[in-house]
Amino acid sequence: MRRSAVSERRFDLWGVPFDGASTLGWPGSRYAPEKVRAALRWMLMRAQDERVYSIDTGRLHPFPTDLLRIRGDADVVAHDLMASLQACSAAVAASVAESRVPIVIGGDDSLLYACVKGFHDSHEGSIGILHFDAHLDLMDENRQQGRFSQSSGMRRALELPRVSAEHSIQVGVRNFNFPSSHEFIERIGLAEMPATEFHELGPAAAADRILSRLDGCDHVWWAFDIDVVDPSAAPGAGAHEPGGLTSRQVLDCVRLLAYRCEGLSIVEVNPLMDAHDMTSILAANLVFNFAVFGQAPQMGPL
Ligand SMILES: [Mn+2]
Repeated sequence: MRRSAVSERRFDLWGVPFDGASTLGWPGSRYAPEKVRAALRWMLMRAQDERVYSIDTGRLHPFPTDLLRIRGDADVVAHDLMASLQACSAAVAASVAESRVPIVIGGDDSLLYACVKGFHDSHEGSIGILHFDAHLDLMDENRQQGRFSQSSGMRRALELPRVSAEHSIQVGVRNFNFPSSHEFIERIGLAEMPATEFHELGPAAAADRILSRLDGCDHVWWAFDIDVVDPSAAPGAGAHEPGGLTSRQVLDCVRLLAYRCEGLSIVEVNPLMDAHDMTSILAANLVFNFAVFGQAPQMGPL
């Protein structure tokens, strides 16, 4: 196949500085887009002659000048939850309309639904959700949080008509949650890969199981809550759940899974809770890896 005929993807990075739905967790993720972009600028310096050297793979990888376009912030309306979700969906849709892969830095986890909604409405066919999170986000609604919150994003996304529960999986979830969420998971046929199982499998075998789950669906959105990472490696989050994944494990997952995903959101990065920007720096690394290793999907996992 001629190189020009090979599908090569280009990426857009959007910030969505909105944390108005942080009704339970610590607010502050509105400050993440600026911090993550600052951390990313350090990494972008390392591209030379449209290539970058991956020490992890031991190879040079293409890094064309337009590989990762920094788009700025979506048009959030701080006092208006639904308008802000709509602005996030519109940002995702704008990138898909230009045949670019959207990457979103939130913002709180209510944006899970907004991202998948924009993605769903921009694509035909079935949509799978690869959901990395400490939490299930399957709350239906309640008086405190309403219907669209940082606890209900996955529930709302699964209600979209072409989102396929049988091609979706929650990875890194852990500890305790509501019995009603267990019943919902059983009823809808959602798959779980708890952090305990991930640690037993390791990243390579975990990625294999994840890919087999996604097999057969037309498009995949990767919804990544930074709290999937252990608080020791990502203290700047909206909530802390001990026993999470390591930064190495999630970086390996990005290298192994990026080619299968056509969008990525990273939410709940919280600079107000962070230590020396380490969580923002991790998020920037996830974005950079996603663009480098997701740019040539026909090559498969690297
Ligand atoms: Mn979470």
